[in-house]
Amino acid sequence: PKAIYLKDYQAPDYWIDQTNLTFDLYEDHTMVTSVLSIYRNLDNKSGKQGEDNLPELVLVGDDLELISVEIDDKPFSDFKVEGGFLKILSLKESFTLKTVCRINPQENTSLEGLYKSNGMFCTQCEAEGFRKITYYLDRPDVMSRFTTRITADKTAYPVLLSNGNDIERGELDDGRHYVTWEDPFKKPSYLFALVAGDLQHVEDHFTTMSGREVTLRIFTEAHNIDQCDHAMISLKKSMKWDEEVYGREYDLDIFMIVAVDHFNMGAMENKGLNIFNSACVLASPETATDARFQRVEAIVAHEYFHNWSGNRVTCRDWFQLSLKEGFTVFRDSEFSADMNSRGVKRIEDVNVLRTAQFAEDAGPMAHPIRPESFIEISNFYTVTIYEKGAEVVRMIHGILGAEAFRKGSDLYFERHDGQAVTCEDFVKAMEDASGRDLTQFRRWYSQAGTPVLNITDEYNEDKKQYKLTIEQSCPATPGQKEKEPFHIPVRLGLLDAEGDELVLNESGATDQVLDVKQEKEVFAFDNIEERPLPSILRSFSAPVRVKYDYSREDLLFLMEHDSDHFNRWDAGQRLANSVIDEMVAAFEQGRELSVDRSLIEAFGTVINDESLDLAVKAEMLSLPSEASLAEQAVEVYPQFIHQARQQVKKAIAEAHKDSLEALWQSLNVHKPYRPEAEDIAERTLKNTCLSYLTSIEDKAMLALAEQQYHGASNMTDRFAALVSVINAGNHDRELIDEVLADFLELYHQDTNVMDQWLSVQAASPSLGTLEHILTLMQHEVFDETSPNKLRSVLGGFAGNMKQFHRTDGLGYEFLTDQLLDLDKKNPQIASRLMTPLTRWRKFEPGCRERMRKALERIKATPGLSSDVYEVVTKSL
Ligand code: HT7
Ligand code: ZN
Repeated sequence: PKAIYLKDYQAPDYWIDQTNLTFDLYEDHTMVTSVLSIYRNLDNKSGKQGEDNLPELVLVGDDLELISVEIDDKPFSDFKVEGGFLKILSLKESFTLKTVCRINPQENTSLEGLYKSNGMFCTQCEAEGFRKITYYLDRPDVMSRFTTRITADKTAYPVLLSNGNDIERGELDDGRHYVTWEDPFKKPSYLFALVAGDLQHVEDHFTTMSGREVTLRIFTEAHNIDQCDHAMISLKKSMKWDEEVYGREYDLDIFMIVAVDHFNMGAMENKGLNIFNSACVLASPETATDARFQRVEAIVAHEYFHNWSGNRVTCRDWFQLSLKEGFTVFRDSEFSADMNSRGVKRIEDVNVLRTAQFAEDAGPMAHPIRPESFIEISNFYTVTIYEKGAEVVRMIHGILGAEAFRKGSDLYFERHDGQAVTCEDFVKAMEDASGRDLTQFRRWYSQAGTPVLNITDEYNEDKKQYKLTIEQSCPATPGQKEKEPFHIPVRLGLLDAEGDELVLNESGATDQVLDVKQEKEVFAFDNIEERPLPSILRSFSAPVRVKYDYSREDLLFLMEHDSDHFNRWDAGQRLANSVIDEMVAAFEQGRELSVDRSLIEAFGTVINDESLDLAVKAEMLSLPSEASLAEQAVEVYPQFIHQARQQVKKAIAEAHKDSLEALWQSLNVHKPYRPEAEDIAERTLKNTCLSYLTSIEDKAMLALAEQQYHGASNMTDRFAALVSVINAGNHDRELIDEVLADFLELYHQDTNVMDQWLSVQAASPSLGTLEHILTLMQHEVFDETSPNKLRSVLGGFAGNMKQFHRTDGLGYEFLTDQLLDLDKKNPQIASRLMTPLTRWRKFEPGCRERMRKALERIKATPGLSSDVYEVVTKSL
């Protein structure tokens, strides 16, 4: 496999004006007939010249059986099929190319291109899946008008869908039928979609801001039809929000969503026909937790928002992926903040960023949000492109202000509607609309790594002046040793000894954004009567690490007084982090250390603070996850991290048992389920209390979980109780087995609920042993062709600090065996599940060596996919 480079980008030699496809679907094969109206790109003078002085037309195809080629309706033979390319010589300036290919969707286990999931046909073409369907210019800058005719057996596949509007349908011989779809908008091949199956749908309507009526349909298999309401409500909310906040209106007469069980990612924004992983669209109170309800809302919104940020204005090449993904994640994150609790959403987003993205940015796969090269584009659908990309857009929003940002987005959509463009075009539109200079800011697009801010301060009593010195640096990342300084917006507040906010400038503001641009900068604040305590990087105004020497007293003070909810939460996290870190260091030296009382008391204050918003309280009571503790550690000792965190949790629970129990009782009221922010906050807090209480080895506390499990009227409470029983450990194994069996009995027919049943076991420190993982993989609810099942079991296990990192290395060996097997069937999933091993350099010497060996074994295996090859070679 070879790398391709952004610097080598060239426009194509030909364009495709019109794409007419016919799919004849059969049980053992599919015939794809493609008729393309092609014309020369006269702006492009480069390219290999053929006999008539016209460049060769090079179409790409993968795993296709080419049956015939015609040009302008005549059989044509002056072509070559070489290494995945169909090369056509002796051409005219414009012509019609007809190809017929035979493909085998039923044997397609990669879930790219056309494949079958539970008996239905469906497609996934982003990024480079269309080439598995037919020979094409499968690149996002080639935008074409598509019509698609599908023929299939009418009984097995009564529903035949593609992009755009359904313009013709009818009966054929032998019990077959056909439907023709026409998409009036030009689009790149990655947005093409086809679905054929025995599906039911729910229908609703939306009237757009200009008064057009749009039909909305969600398709699923019949047994899931009662789980579509939440997605439909979310879709209508998204359509309205995009009109109100961005002035963006939907453009076709119909918008369709289809739920499929076998899907490599969450969902796909194909024009007018979104295809969703069923886990990201189906939800009912009985089967879905609050987290799932919120995920469905966010992903429905994300895919819908792509209609403008991605489809109407798309990417010129895949190096620009963050242009659509970063912007769309920013849009969906703001939508979720508006629909639910803004404070909680910010904390959740930052948790993901700090845990997963910071780790990626510090590891062997680190890349800028606009990468300069890649071997396999599927490896670049990363937390960096998505989440860091969204943070970069958020910073632009912060620097410009909401009004100028909206002008910038209007200008961007107006200038580039119907085009395939670059990140530079986006930044330029923002600059032009606002008059702000983003020259230095552009470095966020080209430089990888998480910047570090080293902050010190001094107070001059005589001058009544407070000075903050900020030094920025950024660690080296692959291919980028030295970094230029970033433009970093740092939101700051200063607190006096009473916890009141100080005035920072003449305008009377108590909160100010410092535009940090130099390697070292000093910011002075006058008329400060006493030494203040800084509240730095409020609401996480930039994706950076802040190093400031807060004492534990400072953190306790911020936890209690900071008016910025994010920093109040963050102070608690820093405190817990430092306590756990100290314990890990002691364990490492063979010492025991008891839990610092100040942390226990601080958490007690939070538990008993009746003025705190319940959602914020639940977040403040959540200890940093093991993964985030590992990310922040200099060297990771997995067993000690697990042990220390458990000890801290138990100490807090024992010290505040009565308050936690009282709080749990007060919230354990039965009312009809609503996925609304206030109700979610109550359930989250109640279940946080239960999780603490069951960490105490006390039968009475376990009985509370058992009571909640059986009495629950919704999945959130039932599942939380199940998790609490399991995580309480093996001291009541009988109860664990009983509850797991009951859960299986109740929900075995719901594949998405079973994913959770599998993952909670795989991730459990006590239950998720290697032996148990093997049993789960033999279980009838497991399906080795389902990415969701693989993620639940293998992903759950690889996140299990205690069991995956067992000291004999068998956890790594097992994952390696599974990955090598999976790579032959579904390389995208194999490559993604390898991520935990790629972090080997951060681990203590024993783990490090064993993980490295596992990677060496993968690397030495012949016939690796380009996906796994790229990750393993970059990791070692
Ligand atoms: N734009 C979509 C990306 C996607 C994808 C990429 C690679 C392989 C499979 C995939 N399924 C969906 C999803 C999104 O960001 O909206
Ligand atoms: Zn997206």
